[in-house]
Amino acid sequence: MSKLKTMHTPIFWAEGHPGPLSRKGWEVSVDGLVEKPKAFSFAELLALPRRTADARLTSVTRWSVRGVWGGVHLNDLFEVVGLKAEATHVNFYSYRQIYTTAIPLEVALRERTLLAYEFDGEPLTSDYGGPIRGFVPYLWGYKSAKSVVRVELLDRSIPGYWETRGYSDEAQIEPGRVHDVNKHSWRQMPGGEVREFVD
Ligand SMILES: Nc1nc2c(c(=O)[nH]1)N[C@H]1C(S)=C(S)[C@@H](COP(=O)(O)O)O[C@H]1N2
Ligand SMILES: [Mo]
Repeated sequence: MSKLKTMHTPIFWAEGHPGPLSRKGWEVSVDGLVEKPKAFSFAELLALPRRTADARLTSVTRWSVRGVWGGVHLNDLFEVVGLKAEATHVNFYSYRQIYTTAIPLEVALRERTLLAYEFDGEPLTSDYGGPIRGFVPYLWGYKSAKSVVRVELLDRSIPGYWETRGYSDEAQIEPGRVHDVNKHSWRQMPGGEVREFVD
């Protein structure tokens, strides 16, 4: 069983669980305001530098899980396709393209934002957004789109699945009590990216 599952990390698929998804044949298209749109195969993604972020996924529904997420930095994809000067936002599309969510380019380029394919060294299962997902520890978890198939560069934000249903586009993490999935206990967490780790 995966570590995320062993810890009983919640599994959110608002659009319905996609069933098993595999790295084989998986592609992530990077398009929109780019010079040379490209569909990256999983092998091409694995060939890019592997980046890690020891960080938390924190849900607006008040739980937070910490681990070492592994994957690729979006800038390594953007260097291949070349961003147009007008690009200001990055829109992520999940498998079947029902779930989307957009973040500012500036947040996409931050150190701990990843397209993640691992958690604590294990490949992400489809339950948790495998084969590859957005991971944006700076904002509420709904900005971390699971099972990403498309990354679109835009010159504005557009409301995604939860944003059209009332969640804020800014998605700033607010202070408050949060269930710490790692510790199986409730903790007070500060606002902004949750950098308070526990043993
Ligand atoms: N495709 C898709 N991505 C999604 C969601 C979803 O329902 N569908 N839920 C989001 C929300 S609200 C959170 S908190 C995290 C939860 O990630 P997990 O299900 O892997 O724990 O995924 C985000 N990405
Ligand atoms: Mo969430």
